[in-house]
Amino acid sequence: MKTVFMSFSTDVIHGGHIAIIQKAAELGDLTVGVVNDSIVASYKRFPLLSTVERMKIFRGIAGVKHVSEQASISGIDLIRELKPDYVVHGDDWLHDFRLSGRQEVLEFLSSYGGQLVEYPYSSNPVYAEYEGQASSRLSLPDIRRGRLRNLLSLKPLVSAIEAHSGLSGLIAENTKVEKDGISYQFDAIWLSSLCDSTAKGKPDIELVDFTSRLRTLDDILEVTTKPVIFDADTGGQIEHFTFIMRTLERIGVSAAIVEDKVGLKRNSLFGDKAGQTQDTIEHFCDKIRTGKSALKTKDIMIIARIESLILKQGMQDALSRAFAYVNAGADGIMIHSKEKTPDEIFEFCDKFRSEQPKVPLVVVPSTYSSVCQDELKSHGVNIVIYANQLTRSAFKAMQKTAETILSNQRALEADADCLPIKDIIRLIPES
Ligand code: SPV
Ligand code: MG
Repeated sequence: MKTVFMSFSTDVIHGGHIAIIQKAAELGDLTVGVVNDSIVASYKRFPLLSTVERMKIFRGIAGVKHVSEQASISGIDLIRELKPDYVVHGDDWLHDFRLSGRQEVLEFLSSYGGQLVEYPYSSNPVYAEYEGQASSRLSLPDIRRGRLRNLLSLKPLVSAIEAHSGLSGLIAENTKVEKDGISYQFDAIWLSSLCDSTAKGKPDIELVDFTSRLRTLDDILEVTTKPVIFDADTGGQIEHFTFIMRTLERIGVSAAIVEDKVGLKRNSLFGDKAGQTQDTIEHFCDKIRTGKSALKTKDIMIIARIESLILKQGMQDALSRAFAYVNAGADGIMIHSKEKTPDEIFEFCDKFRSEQPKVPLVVVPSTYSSVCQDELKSHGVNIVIYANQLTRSAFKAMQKTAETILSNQRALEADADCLPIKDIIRLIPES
């Protein structure tokens, strides 16, 4: 009996999949590789069903003899192990970043005389509709809320980019880069107080009130499915923080980051010159405890943000606060710095990790932007937030366009920097 291998990353199984499984099973004993959640989430939407659930479903399909968990996009890990006579695949991987994975499979097959069988990928619009329906479920509050925790359990490092409007939310949701056989996308969205305030022409001093922040949040939630991390500034009075957390939880936010400052909050990137006051450890722990006790689910996280390095209070102060905040129930720690190099961040992370191996660590490399994700990962960082880059780049581009129009007294010269009119009117689908 010949052996056959196919892999699946889908959680929406339809007639097209069954048809190809039947064809594959005619070639011999069929093993299905089920791409695990962590790999699927790296290049597609987040799976609605876990790896284990998807494996159970494939085990129940007629013609499938064996099911294995797959830890690569192409299936090369299982193909190397099984050395099947045939690998069956849809021909869609010929036209995207998976082409190099296909090449790797072909080379390995030729080393022992295995064969690749490709069937035309089904473009049935009904199947595309099923996928659209599944995808839109990801935006529902109960389904979205726990996804940050979920991602943290699947990946060592989660990346988030800021959004401050529906449009920037769409960029955070949809931007993908395919390079060297890998597809990259952001995992989460950061609702920055700096960028939300800037978009409204206001300073970042908690002047844009929670009701207005919620308006922005809702615009973003409406057009995205990725988990949202909300910048809750100081969280306000403890009594107010309770309500803020309940509202964020109800609408599907995955985490709130609350900073240990009191009084008039200024943006951290002003450093210690702006006359900002750090909260006492006792009072801030009380805020964390009260916020946590207001929550109804275990999905949403309260992440404590430490301003000691910004306010030049020293490493020991930052660490003592971190351990105290974790003991008070914080689900994660964000350590902030406005140094040009990541040295103090690395020192903090290494020291924190030696006592707290699991508690998620968050960093915001705005001033020390040369640091790479892999370096952060090696120091135990779990979430990296690109906190303001979309706002900064959009502002620069808009300013340039305004100046170009003024200096030419017409719009023609600005056209080269603008999205074509035909594209802008189709950018957002009407339904
Ligand atoms: C924000 O993006 O609003 C932040 C990060 O709080 S920072 O601006 O660096 O303080
Ligand atoms: Mg902020």
